[in-house]
Amino acid sequence: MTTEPGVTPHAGAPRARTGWWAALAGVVAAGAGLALAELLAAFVDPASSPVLAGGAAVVDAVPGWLKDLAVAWFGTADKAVLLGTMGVVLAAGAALAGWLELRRPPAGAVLLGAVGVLAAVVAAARPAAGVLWAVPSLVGVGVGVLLLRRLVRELRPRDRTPLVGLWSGSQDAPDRRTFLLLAGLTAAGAVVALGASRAVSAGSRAVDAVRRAIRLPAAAKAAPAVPAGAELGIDGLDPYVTPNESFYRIDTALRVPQVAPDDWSLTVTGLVDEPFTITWDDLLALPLEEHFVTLACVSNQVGGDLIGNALWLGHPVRELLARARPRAGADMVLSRSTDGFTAGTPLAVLQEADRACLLAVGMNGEPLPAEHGFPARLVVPGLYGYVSATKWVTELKVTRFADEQGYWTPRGWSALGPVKLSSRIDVPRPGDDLAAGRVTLAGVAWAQHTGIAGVEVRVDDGAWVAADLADTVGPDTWRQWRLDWDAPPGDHLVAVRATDTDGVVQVEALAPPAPDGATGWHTIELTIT
Ligand SMILES: Nc1nc2c(c(=O)[nH]1)N[C@H]1C(S)=C(S)[C@@H](COP(=O)(O)O)O[C@H]1N2
Ligand SMILES: [Mo]
Repeated sequence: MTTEPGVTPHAGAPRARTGWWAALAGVVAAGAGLALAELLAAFVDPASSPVLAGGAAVVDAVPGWLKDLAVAWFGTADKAVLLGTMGVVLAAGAALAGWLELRRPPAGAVLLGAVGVLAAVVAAARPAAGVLWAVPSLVGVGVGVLLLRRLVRELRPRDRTPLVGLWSGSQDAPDRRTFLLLAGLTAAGAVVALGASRAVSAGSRAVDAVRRAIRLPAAAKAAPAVPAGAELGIDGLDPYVTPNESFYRIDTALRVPQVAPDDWSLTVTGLVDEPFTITWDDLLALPLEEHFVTLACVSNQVGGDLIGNALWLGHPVRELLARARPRAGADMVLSRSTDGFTAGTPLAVLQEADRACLLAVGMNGEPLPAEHGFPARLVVPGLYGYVSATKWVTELKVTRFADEQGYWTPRGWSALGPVKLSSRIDVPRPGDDLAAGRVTLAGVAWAQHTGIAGVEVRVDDGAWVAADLADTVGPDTWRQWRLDWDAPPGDHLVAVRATDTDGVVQVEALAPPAPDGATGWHTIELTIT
């Protein structure tokens, strides 16, 4: 039992219960305020909601090592974990505000108000924000504070004068029924507001319907056919072409940006003689090319799965740049997304005649899925996504590395991000039940734009043995590999390393993803019985 100044001990048990009711009042009032803010945000801009703006600010503020840890622990569930954590913290804070409002008025109202004002400031400071972005948080918290005061008043024995005229205050002794009625009405109002906000944000469903109706033009230059020998078809081995549903997703967007093609345009600007803007229809009228390219995330750990291979359909970025005519001295293209994300890519890489850098609209035969950048994104063979693969891209600014930085560079990641030569063991998985005798080892290896020439496997302290390499369409994609191993009983360490077409052998020294990509030979422990 807690005792507070001014509380008579014999009244302790009921007062303690009143504390819980006050905590409930805090949660209900704050929840109603948040629901109202969500509803207003649906009109202003979905990203102006205190939850999404606050979460986005947390994502931006998180140091690189913590981002790595989150991706390592939760993979692509990291956003759900973040939102869940925020929910728990907010609920606990709201309960505390309710309790404080009962015991130390107006401390609870002040706490709630301060958090709301902070949310408003954070929302208004988002990269894409307008002045209106503060409104949902401010109105939401204002109403939340009034509700909190009104609800908690119902829990007090004295002080029965109405604070606000939302409901006529009862003049009788404290009555839990009035409190429950008001709290119930508030909660019901919150549910209605949330439902309405969902209905308003049905805009995202509208964009999805537009996307489904799109028939992309055929490629003027089709991709080479995938050789039959590119797919080893081994159970547990990542397929040569990654289906869209299982393609890894990495971005800073808590809510997938919903960009309708009719509202989309791409501007090529900066240090160019001929800046210009193209619309969606302009883009589809340009000659499109298809290329298989393996995309990789710089945050991928040794043995990790933040990598996938897809068939991309798009227009060469090189052609767009040629039309804009970059000026002497420019060495970077800063690509910008609707959500404020930017990537800095070397201009020279994007201009290479034999590198398929695409302004992509298609992925594996369909329009880009929303979470992979619909309606348009960049794909650059050989560079990590954070310096090249901008999704929902709307601007290409020709500039200089000395003048501008991509999103991740000031956050501790290298300005340049060439993909590092790497390989992975997919089969068997550590922990699999394996009997002595023939065991098939298999995995993938990648060195985008250089190409894989060989993969070797080593068991314990044995010699490196060359694995069989699957076919590939070219140097821009990963290659599968396999090796049959006559496994003796016991515990064994199996390691893999790749060699690229320049004869370079994969780096053995372990390095973490930051600042420019992990290195080290993927090694797994297998128990053979
Ligand atoms: N708009 C936007 N584009 C982005 C990012 C982002 O955070 N926002 N992340 C980049 C990173 S770090 C990677 S690895 C790739 C991942 O692309 P995918 O999600 O389609 O696999 O997208 C890139 N493009
Ligand atoms: Mo990434």
